[in-house]
Amino acid sequence: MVEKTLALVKPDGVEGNHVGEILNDYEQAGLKILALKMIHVNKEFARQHYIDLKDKPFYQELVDFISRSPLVAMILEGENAVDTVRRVNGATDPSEAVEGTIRFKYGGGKTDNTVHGSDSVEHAKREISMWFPEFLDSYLND
Ligand code: IDP
Ligand code: MG
Repeated sequence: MVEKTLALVKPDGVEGNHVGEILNDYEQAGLKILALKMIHVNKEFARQHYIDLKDKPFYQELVDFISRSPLVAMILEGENAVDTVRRVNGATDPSEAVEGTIRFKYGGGKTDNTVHGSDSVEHAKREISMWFPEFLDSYLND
């Protein structure tokens, strides 16, 4: 299935100058970049993005991290894009990530793990509409 998903190069990835390498990793995996922007989100937006984790002990730390400096948000499209991005990203904890994955190469720790990828097609739709409200299939050309 051709799917769309949302990926983020989180603040640590931008601060470490890894944006170009990470975009290359996604393109080399066969994914198409459909939309791309750099954005410095505020804490309220960060809380909404991670609302499913609101009861976790690390929620506040995560919100502070994701809003600390600019990040790069993108819509990626391809066969099984949701799973492909998560495979290229690697395990949530960089110390458990497979060699060659983005989190293996650049991840600092469990919080600053460099990238985000939606975890399902349903969540991808929600996240794309949050991060790219201007991206509407109904009025954009293919
Ligand atoms: P995922 O990003 O691999 O889908 P999730 O469980 O959805 O992982 O967690 C979202 C984000 O929250 C992670 O990418 C990471 O930045 C942060 N996070 C997850 N687990 C922990 C933890 O145990 N301590 C600190 N931060 C965490
Ligand atoms: Mg997740």
